[in-house]
Amino acid sequence: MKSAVTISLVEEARGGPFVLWDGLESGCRTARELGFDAVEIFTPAPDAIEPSMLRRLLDAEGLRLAAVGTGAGWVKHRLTLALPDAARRQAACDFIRQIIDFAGPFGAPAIIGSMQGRSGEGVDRPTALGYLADGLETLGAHAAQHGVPLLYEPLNRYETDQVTRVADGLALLDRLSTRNVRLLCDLFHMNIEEVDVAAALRCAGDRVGHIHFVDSNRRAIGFGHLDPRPVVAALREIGYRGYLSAEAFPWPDSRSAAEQTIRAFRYVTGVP
Ligand code: LER
Ligand code: MN
Repeated sequence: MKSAVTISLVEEARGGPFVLWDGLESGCRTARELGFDAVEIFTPAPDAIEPSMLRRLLDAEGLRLAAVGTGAGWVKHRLTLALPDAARRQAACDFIRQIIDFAGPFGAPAIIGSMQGRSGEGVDRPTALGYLADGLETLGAHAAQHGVPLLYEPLNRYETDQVTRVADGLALLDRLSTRNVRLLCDLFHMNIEEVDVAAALRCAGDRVGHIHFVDSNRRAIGFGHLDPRPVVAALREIGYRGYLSAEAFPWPDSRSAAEQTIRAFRYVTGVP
């Protein structure tokens, strides 16, 4: 298992659960100083980061790109894959596809979290879920062209009514003809929704594609009441070799949250 830390470049998301907030250069420097393997980036737009600049930065700091979030499509443009208007759904799909094309050459998957949307006026629940499945089908197949999966993230009940639990996430993936969509399991959401976080991970097995490594209160691991040991044991059992990526509040500040994460990562995984 490998460590990663989130960098948010989306000003509108200030106050949100991302660890590093002071730009790419500063974020990559902090990640390297603390010994993280990779960074996960929350980008404001598919073209907000010059790829050659990011490549130089990652190479210089000896880091990988773990994943790229697409949620700015929602935060900045109010787009989701479940909107009743077909043109707006297509715009959401285009936004995500362009982020897949940005991240793919780095070997990094894109994340669909808040872009999954929810039911509402003009879209009942089965219809919203059908729209989401259509989006995952198209975008999962598109990501395969880069040799990377697409990550789909169940969220807690206060953020979506599409899929909140791993079991329902697996059922959704089973509806697709593409096998290229994997689950992003966020321990904060799971702590709210699952009966047993470790058991849910065991159930997901090789469909687990990424982990948001965060405590029960969305602070860095160790600052809440989640016991990460059974979680990591379950991940070992299923042969998970991906990232434990810190998507947590910068509490009490960014540096302390990052330091706490890497300390906990080393302690619980035994990875130096
Ligand atoms: C995104 O990874 C996430 O966990 C959502 O809660 C976004 O707000
Ligand atoms: Mn998350």
